[in-house]
Amino acid sequence: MALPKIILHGYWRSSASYRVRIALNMKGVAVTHRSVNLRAGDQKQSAHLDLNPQGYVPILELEDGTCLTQSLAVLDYLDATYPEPALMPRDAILRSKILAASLVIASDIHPIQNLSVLKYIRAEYGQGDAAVKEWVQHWITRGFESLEAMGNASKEFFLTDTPMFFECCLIPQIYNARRFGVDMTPFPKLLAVEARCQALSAFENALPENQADAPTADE
Ligand SMILES: N[C@@H](CCC(=O)N[C@@H](CS)C(=O)NCC(=O)O)C(=O)O
Repeated sequence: MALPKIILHGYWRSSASYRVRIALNMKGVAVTHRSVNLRAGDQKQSAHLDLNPQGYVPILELEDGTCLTQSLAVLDYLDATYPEPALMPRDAILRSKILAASLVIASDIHPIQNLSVLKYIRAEYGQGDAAVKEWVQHWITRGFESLEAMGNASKEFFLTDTPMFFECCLIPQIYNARRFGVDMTPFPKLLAVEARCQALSAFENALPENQADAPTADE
């Protein structure tokens, strides 16, 4: 069987790639997954930089070779191109609130815990594992405190009764939080949204450990 012509250049543990995997699964869009090994530095190779001069994943490469970057812009493209199920509501105020919550993650939390930022802190400021871990925990916790207050307690998911754009961002960020040992007990609303999302196959199939490039138990 021929492989799908749309290619997602990503990495199993990249949370920005994870956002796009969830959205693709929700929309039922089949893609070929091409792994960019961030630990090995594949993102710095010229072949990758030709596709994304920022040297990041994800990249969604369309059938005609057009490369879309920045996960939130890719989610926006997917929602415009494959309207069902919608990732954004029509209501302009709700839409703005969903985008604001998504940006708490994508603009305020995630960039300061990115691999290249953590490497820089280690190399330029001589910080070790404990300090780096504390840094990441601090900024995730600060961001989650805001988000916990921004959710709507009467809704099944964060601000809506179906998972949308924000949930594509939240679930990968919670995955990262656990990876860095963040205490999640102060965030019951976020945990309830997570539990509802994880019951859905679109989210389960996007889990890092369910990706072909995830290391096996003995690696
Ligand atoms: N704002 C970008 C962030 C992309 C990003 O930070 N990707 C990370 C993986 S989650 C990456 O490629 N890191 C490689 C590096 O830091 O060298 C997006 O949302 O797509």
